[in-house]
Amino acid sequence: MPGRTALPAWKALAAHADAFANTHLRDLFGSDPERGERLTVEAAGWYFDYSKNRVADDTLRLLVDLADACGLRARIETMWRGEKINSTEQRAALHVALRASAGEKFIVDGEDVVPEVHATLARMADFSERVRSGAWRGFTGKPIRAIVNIGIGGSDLGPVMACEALRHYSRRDLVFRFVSNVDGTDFCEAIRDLDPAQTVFVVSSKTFTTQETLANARAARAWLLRALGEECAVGRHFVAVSTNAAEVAKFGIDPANMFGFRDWVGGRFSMDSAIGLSTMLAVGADNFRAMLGGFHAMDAHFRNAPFAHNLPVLHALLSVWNANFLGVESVAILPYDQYLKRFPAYLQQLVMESNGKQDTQHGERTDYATSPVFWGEPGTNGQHSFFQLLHQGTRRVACDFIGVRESLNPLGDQHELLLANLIAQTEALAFGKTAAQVRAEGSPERLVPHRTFDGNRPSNVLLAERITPASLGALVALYEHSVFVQGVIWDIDSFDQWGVELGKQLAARIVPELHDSNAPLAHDSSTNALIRRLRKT
Ligand code: G6Q
Repeated sequence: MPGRTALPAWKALAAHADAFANTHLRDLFGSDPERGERLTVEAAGWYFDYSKNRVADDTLRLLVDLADACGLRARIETMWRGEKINSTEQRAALHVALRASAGEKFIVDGEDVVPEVHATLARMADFSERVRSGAWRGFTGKPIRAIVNIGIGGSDLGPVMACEALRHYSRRDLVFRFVSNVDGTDFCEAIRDLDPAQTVFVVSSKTFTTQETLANARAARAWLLRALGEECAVGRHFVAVSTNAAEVAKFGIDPANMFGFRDWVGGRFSMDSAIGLSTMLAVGADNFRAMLGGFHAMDAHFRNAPFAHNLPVLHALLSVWNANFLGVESVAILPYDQYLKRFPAYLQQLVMESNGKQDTQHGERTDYATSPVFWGEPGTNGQHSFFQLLHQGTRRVACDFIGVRESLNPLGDQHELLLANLIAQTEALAFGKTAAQVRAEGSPERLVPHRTFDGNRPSNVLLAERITPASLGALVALYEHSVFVQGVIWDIDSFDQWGVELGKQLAARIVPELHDSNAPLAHDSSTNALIRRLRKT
């Protein structure tokens, strides 16, 4: 297959972008009164309005042509068949099997993995129920009051985000804490007010070799043993979520208290696997299963809907259009819902660790841009912070606005205020305000440029009825699939993460050099000087 930029579909989009350069969203809406209702799609409880993107019907047709030319349909089926689409690590990427219903079949290396997924879910549900009901007792016989998840990256960001998003559905009499950073402050602050006799640690690590997680898990064990005295207390206060039973046992956690998953679950795609144990402890097994139902509904839509009406596919193709043809370099994720406050952080990893790559899966350097930078904050807070740049900055930023019609905490008319702001921001970004409008408002002439808004800045709107376990699951699945589709278009392996390795290797070399003041240093002069400055003695 020729390189992406040599594909006729890519070239057609490039030519179309040139011809389209001076078209403003004002013109597109002016010439099509139905546009705001036409360029929308609904799936799995989410309404997607993409009309405020700089696209015409031709653009969408050409983008779907590009998806076809890149073999997207076949790639989706390859994923569903459990083939090793993570080519550099020779692994399947089969997170869709984690939310399969009992009768479905997903085959990896000749084995149907669905029964094991359901068996693990049943064990998780049993454990969660015992902790939540008070039947699971700590070493001294007291019920558990605090759950501390220890994990990092994919073994932290999903559970943190989900526990926050579903706080409304969680057990308020249990305390949930998340420790990820190797900075001892993270652990010390997390356990400061906890009673070891009433605390359970969930050590979440796919490999069970991750430096930060093991350091924090050792700190947790020492803290527990200082209070409870006996090694055998560990069994009542530690459970593990991992693929590595041998390392779990070596750490001293009874494999009977380990919840497993397989190597075809990537870290950043794992919040609905056993890595979701802390989420299940917070919201209960029924809510967790409802969340899986939301994932599954979006999966079914993604697999079956034609690309022109497929929410994750359209979302991905618009991102490609913005990034590769309109020069958009970053995407702001703007949840207008406080429960989704950790969603931007979660997406940063999902998107940038997946698609922040410069080589194709065949090892050739791309001659096109890949993932934009993702970042964000909840609205309306962001409006009083970085929205200035979104409206009048020289850099082009695309925005995803996420909102819900019904608040879980209605407070006077505050939800209407929130929603009015969401809608107003998309309107302002798209249509701006002309100099003529500013003058007509009586502005002094010297301020006219400052009060003018060019508009024509792209945004998506995603709306659901309310935050529920199912709507959260569907939202996450939407972004998971969008990430995959973008990776297919860019011909990259979205499921590996080689770019995180070099720093880890160098840190392993520097640790002993920090400990031993006499160790000779053979780095560059900056690195040597930093090590000397930060040595203990
Ligand atoms: C995610 C990455 C990475 C991983 C962490 C934790 O896709 O692989 O963020 O999740 O490095 O790894 P462990 O779960 O193995 O501790």
